[in-house]
Amino acid sequence: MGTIVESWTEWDPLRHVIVGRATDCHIPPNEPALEAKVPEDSDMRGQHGKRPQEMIDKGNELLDNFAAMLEGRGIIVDRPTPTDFSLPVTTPDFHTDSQFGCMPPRDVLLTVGKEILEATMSYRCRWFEYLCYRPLMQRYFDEDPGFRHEAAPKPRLTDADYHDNYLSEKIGVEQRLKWAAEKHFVTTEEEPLFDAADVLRFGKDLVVQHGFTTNLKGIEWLKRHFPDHRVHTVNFPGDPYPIHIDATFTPLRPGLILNNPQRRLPDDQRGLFERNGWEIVDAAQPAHNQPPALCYSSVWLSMNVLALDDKTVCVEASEVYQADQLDKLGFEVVPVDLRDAYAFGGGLHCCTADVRREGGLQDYFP
Ligand code: ABU
Repeated sequence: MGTIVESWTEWDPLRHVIVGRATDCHIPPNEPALEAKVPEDSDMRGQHGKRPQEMIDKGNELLDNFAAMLEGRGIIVDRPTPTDFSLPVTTPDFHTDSQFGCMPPRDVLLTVGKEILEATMSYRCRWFEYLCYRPLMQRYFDEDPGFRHEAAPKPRLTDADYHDNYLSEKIGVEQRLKWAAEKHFVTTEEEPLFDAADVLRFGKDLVVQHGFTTNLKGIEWLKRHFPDHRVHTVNFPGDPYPIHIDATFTPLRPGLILNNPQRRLPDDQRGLFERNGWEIVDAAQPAHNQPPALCYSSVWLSMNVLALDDKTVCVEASEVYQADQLDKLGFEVVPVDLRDAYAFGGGLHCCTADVRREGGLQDYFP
């Protein structure tokens, strides 16, 4: 018995982490939240069913190699237990014909101190994804007397959760950017919704993206749930498909954040960082013009890096410009081959969830 779970930031020394799996991953049938996210020119449009087995095998090989590399550095790595993702999800409120997978864990699990909170999620196909992590949660509960296992209220995800005008094949990027500037996203304010990957942890402060996967009620729920934290709402009007903050705004160490140059934090939201002497620098350009095949995410997974501590950062091996920038900023860069696993839900930050980082609760914005 002892502390297993404790992590307050994105950059303290990593000691224990969960790495996702590509096993049995499906492209789910269309549903409102997914349709809004998939770019109009994407090869994902109109597809569904189990992903090709050779892509799953390659994805798993890369994720296994990443896990082994972390273990080689003395970091404990746990893995989720896949369920049968071909099964439908049926509740009294909705039905969808198949599920998604157990990638990426960062979307589902939010670790704040000694607590791991299961997010509400906003995709119907991801409603049961938390089950893949329950064997780990049960073990942490049994072995760590300080561990708090929490689950946010499961949302109903009726049609009232989604704005109708996002449910069209041809909206166009211009219209999407206009809506993003107006903070009109696909999810309504029917009930609290959030994905864990919309939250960044800066000790006493949590920075949360308002976008497709997290609504204002979800942020209000987080404020009430973490009364000892300051919860800040941010949004990035340059992003026509705003889901998850971790390819947009990436804290690397106290005082330094990478920001996606196409999704700059608006001036009127910079006060917290500027008053406290934090530098927000434009991330390097991605090395690729297109995401890999059958991938939901953008090319900006280039900046979806995983900090092992405040001097050491894992960067996807082909992202040479991002690696070079981090090298010049004084980091030891650890290249990790992961691009062929991007299609399963994201990059190096996405495909992990913190269990323990050294260091206690600090106030970085006094
Ligand atoms: N899960 C992060 C994806 C963000 C993006 O597509 O840019």
